[in-house]
Amino acid sequence: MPSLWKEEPLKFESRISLNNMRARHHRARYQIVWCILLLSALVLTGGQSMAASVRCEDIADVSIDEWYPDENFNYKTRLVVATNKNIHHGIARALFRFDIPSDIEVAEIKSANIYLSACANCGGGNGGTVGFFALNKPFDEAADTWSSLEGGDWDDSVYSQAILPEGNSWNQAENGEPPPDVKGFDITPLIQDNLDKVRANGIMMRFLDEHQEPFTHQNVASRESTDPLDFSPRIIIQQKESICPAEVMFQEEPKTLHQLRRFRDQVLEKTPAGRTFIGLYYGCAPKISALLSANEDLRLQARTVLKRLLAIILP
Ligand SMILES: [Ca+2]
Repeated sequence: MPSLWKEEPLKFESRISLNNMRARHHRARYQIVWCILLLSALVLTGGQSMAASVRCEDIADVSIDEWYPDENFNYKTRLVVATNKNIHHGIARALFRFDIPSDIEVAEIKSANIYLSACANCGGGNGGTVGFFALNKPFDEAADTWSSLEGGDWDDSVYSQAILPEGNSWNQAENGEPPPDVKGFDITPLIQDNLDKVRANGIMMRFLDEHQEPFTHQNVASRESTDPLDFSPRIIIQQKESICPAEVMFQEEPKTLHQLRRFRDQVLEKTPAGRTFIGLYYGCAPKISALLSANEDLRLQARTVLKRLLAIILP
């Protein structure tokens, strides 16, 4: 019985044509995806740079004193650092731990400062040069003492130093918040070189010379202080500015950058949907920039696609 339907093999040219069609379809889909992603981030961030500052709260702090080796000082509203040639203290060291977000990476960090206030109602001290070190082990502010920590275990490989001022009125708070002219202590080297330990275990502040003469000590407010003239310790990390994808791709083509900004300002900004679009894609820009910076082929391809698209949408 003759077959009612006979499958004809495709001729060579037809197969080529089919393959070309599939390839074109694939390319078109690829281009659409890129157009959406890139154009979005471009027009939204074109010409803008973004820098973020992250405030990391003090989540534990306590000081330890070798003359009171078994006393836990967490009930104090102050943290004391002291040298051992002292009429009131043995060597005293202050420990802090801060809530540093897990998604902050070293490569993104531009600078970091620790902000401390003098303890306004605890008599102050003569201050001096202290170092900030990463701790090798975590601590328990509610239980640890000089003895339990054996004086503390810190990483000497990198530290940041600062001069704690004398007296009890420096960085005096206004209603428990830092004053407008607050001064931070730069701990960028410590944070950049030892971020994991600082995040996991915390920081030790101690006098760099703990045997200096004449003796010295100083107090800073602990997080337990409710004195409105004190504020709680904190770290502020400044992140690097991220270059927007448009600048990555068209840094040598100011005319194209201008076209993109014009589209953003004259088209997208004019409608609620466009503004929503801007909001949605704002966060994508740093990741797209990183991707484009790392891959030259991708950068060239994306540039070509976008220029074609711009030719269509812009008069
Ligand atoms: Ca505490």
